[in-house]
Amino acid sequence: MKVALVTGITGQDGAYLAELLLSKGYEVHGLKRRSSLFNTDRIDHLYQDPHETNVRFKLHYGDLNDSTNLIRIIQEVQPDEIYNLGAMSHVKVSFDTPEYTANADGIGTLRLLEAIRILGLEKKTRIYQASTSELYGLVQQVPQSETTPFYPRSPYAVAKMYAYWITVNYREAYGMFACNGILFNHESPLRGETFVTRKITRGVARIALGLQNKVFLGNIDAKRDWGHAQDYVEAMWRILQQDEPEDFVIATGVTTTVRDFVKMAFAEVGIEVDFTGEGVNEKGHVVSCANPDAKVQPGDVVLEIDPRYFRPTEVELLIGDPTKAKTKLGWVPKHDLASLVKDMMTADVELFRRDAYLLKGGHKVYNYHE
Ligand code: NDP
Ligand code: GDR
Repeated sequence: MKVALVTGITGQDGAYLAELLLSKGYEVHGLKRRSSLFNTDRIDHLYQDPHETNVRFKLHYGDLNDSTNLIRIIQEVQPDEIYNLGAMSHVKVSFDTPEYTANADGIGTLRLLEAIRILGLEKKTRIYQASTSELYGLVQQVPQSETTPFYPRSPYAVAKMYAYWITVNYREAYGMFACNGILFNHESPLRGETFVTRKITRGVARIALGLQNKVFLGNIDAKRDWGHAQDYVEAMWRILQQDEPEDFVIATGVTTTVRDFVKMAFAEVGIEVDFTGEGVNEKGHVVSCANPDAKVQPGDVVLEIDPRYFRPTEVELLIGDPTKAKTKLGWVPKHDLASLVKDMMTADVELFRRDAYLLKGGHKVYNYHE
């Protein structure tokens, strides 16, 4: 039985990857941070009581900022594969917490690589590094491929750039099977609530259920190459099954503005939305509404721009070229943007239907959404 260790197992990708690895017969170990509230919502369905026999899913308290902890866990687990998905992954928040981000996202990767080396596991343990299209930052060329130069535009991207190169360096210096997956944005119903797609699908679902009137966003001109997280974790696994360690771009090759994502999300719940005005004065308003639950009518403003969501430096355009992944990994995504939006909208309408019932029954509901 193969043994995998996943950092960031409580996150979006960690949850889908753990599911995939378990389905392939792996024993899966995950690094979980201590928190004052339960933080395992996304993996609760995989939980196995440690008192039972033949447990194939095990969590360990840990943190990428703690070398001794990482060394001990890797020594105990003796993993065949490590997937380093743990990170402070929010680009905007990285401007608020740049030092923490550098430590966890940059040096955290070094700590894992060194742990493998210190334990003499260079020839046994393969490692996947969660690299990102944010490395491309300020547009140098499109579409972006494995050979496009990097120009990071946030403390997050700069930290991830260190992680990218230290992974390449340990591969070249010590012959380790260490690979970067340069993944473009990927989303799902499990996406963190403050990333733009989930913020939109949550807001639109609440508007459709009459729980909210409006959403506030930042730069809706930004263009992203959005895929489905379920497809992207499959690529991560394939990257570590190759004969030789290499880096791969994982993307759909299609780019869309945030504005168009908003329109698609509203269309899923029978509301047609269009935009007028410019810059911070641009507004999204209802053109037609075929949804009896939504308390909106033609002309109502359902989206406004709030500059607080602007970033000091922005990444305006991402579009990836997945040719290498398709050719060498045989990677074929099952979702396109339309099915991604549908999947996310269906899940969020279902989620907030519960709030609507609670409200109807006289209970209080809260919606923290910063
Ligand atoms: P999430 O934000 O959903 O999950 C991040 C995970 O990292 C969580 O489990 C989080 O724990 C954990 N984590 C945060 N800080 C630390 C730390 N100091 N030590 C250990 N674990 C930590 O991210 P995604 O699942 O979306 O992304 C997975 C990885 O892929 C990240 O590294 C991200 O930067 C990268 N990436 C993501 C892309 C995307 O579009 N989703 C695209 C390209 C790269 P907790 O739950 O306790 O907060
Ligand atoms: P990104 O994702 O920064 O690309 O990083 P995010 O969804 O946060 O932003 C995408 C684009 O939307 C614009 N935007 C807003 N973003 C947020 N979060 N909230 C808003 O209100 C809003 N309004 C407009 C942003 O300015 C941006 O242009 C994600 C993360 O998962 C990273 O960890 C990963 O490395 C990259 O994708 C690839």
